[in-house]
This record gives sequence, C-alpha cells and structure tokens, in this order.
Amino acid sequence: MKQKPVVVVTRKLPAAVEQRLQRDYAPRLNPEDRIYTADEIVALAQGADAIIPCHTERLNAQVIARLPAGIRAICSFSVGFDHIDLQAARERGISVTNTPDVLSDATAEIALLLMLGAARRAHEGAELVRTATWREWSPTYQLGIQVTGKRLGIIGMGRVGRVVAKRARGFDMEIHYHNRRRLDPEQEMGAIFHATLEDLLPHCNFLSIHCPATPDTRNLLNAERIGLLPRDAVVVNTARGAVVDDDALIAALRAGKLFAAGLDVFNNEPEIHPGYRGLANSFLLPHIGSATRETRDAMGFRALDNLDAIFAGREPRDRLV
Ligand code: 8YV
Repeated sequence: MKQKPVVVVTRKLPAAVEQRLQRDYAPRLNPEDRIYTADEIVALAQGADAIIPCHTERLNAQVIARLPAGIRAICSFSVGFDHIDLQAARERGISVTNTPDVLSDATAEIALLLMLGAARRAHEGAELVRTATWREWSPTYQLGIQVTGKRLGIIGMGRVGRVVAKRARGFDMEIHYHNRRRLDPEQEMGAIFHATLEDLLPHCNFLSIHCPATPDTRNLLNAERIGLLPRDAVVVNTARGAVVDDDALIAALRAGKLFAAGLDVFNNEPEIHPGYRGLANSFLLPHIGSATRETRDAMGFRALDNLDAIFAGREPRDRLV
C-alpha cells in the first residue's frame, strides 16, 4: 500500500480539519498548540512531505533553506502570506498555497464591528457596565460619532474590501477606494476610485485597511498620510499591523486628530505597541478577523484541498508559487 504523505501541522486546527488530515495523511499534529521555534519546525520537517503553517510561523528564507529536500508543499492556513518567503520557496521548488475567499465574510464582519465599536465607544461603555462604574445618564454622556451616511475609504479593494463595501452600503455609507487597479463597474457598484492614497484620504470619515503587507505597503499609513484624513476620522485595520506606523497612529489618537481607531491586527503580535493600551479611543481586538467556527473549518478544508491537489498531481486552486 502507498504510504500516506507526512504533513507537519504547526498549530492545533479545528477538529473536523484534523480528522480529515488523519484520514488522508500521516499528520504531525500539535495538540498542545505550542508555538514552534524555527529549529523545531526544521526538526519536525525531517522525513515529512509538506507543512501546514499559520501566520504565527515565520517561514523566512533562512528557515526555508534549512527544510529537508522532501518538503514539496507549504499550504498555509491563512489568506495572508507575508510570513512565507515566496522567492525562497520558488528557488527550492516548493509549492505554496493560501486560503483566499473563505474568510472574507468573517473578516468584513470584524471590520464593521471595529468601525461601529470605535465610533460608538463600545468598549468604554461595556467596561462601565461590567465594572459597575456606570453612574449616570445625560444628553451629553458617552457621545460617539454616527456611522450611517458617512464616507468610508477602503485601501485595497480585493475580496475582503469588497465585502466591507457591500456591508457598509447597508449603513448608507458613500464608498471611496484606492486599489492598484480600478475595478470593473459591476465590482465597483458605485464606489469612487482614487488613483492615489493622497487623493483618497481627505474624503474618509472612516478608513478601513484591506491591503496585504508587502515591502511596498510597510508603514503605508504614516504621519503625513494621517494628516490628510479629515479631523475626527476613524481608522480601522483588519489586514496587517505592518501597514500602519504605530507611533504616528498613536500620536494622532492622543492629539485628538483622529476620533478613534479600531484595530484587530498589530505589529509584533501579541506584544503590541504599549501606547495603544492606554488610549480610551483605541478599540482593540486580538487578531480574530477570521475566528468563526464556520470560517476556520473552511480555511482548513481549503488548505487541505490545495494539499490534495498537489499530492494528486493536479494544479492547486490557490497556488502562490
Ligand atoms: C488567520 C489572517 O487567522 O488568514 C489570514 O491572513 O490574518 C487570519 O485571519 C491567520 O492568518 C491564520 O494563520
């Protein structure tokens, strides 16, 4: 009987996904869900055929260079792939895939939650009620800003950005966007394209970031660009922390230039810039954009569909390399 391919699974995945892995592969699972060091990943990869990592594992050029020759595929349990050096994988002849589409709805939900929560000061209100420090009601108490009818700017009108635009239309928001290329009218659905960020930013009462982290987008939202936003704008990030200059964003929140920020992703997670924690106008979540039962199952199955295709000699749906 043909031996099942050996797959290193770096994190504990949903039960249904691990069951399918056990059925079709010889998986090296991580039931304790410990975060492996680079050395441990290299050691676990000895004698293995593939790796399923998450964004918590950095498969940089050094790690990829140390992987044994038997590794044919890296099928990431993520849509983002900034944790994998694609060029290094290409040079080693390793196929790399991600899991697009299946997490767009869940991530858009969190973007809307952050917009609403940051604008309506949800975390402050929740804290008051929960800690029994809610003492009063008055016409000027806990005032936020209204979301309905405002202008929403979207950076990166890919899969997630387009779902955010669709949901935001339910709040009668006027959608503006910047993307590397202008969308077709059916995809644009009336959204207003801006060829540069500098054109987009002055229009944004709300700004939601949906572009990938690449060397080009690192610190894309810097002090100068924040300065172009209208006063009292709300910034939301569900993409990657690297896209934002933390010092600049914190300074703008502290100075009251921005009304609030809603952030689900950060530089150096989970050791985020401590400046965010002390701000009343930062609404912070722990990278849960795709964290629904449905989506995490779908991400796992999508990663396995890609793995199945590679081992069956078919073209995987989500090939990056
Ligand atoms: C995932 C994400 O939870 O898919 C992504 O790129 O940022 C998250 O939604 C995470 O990356 C899983 O590895």
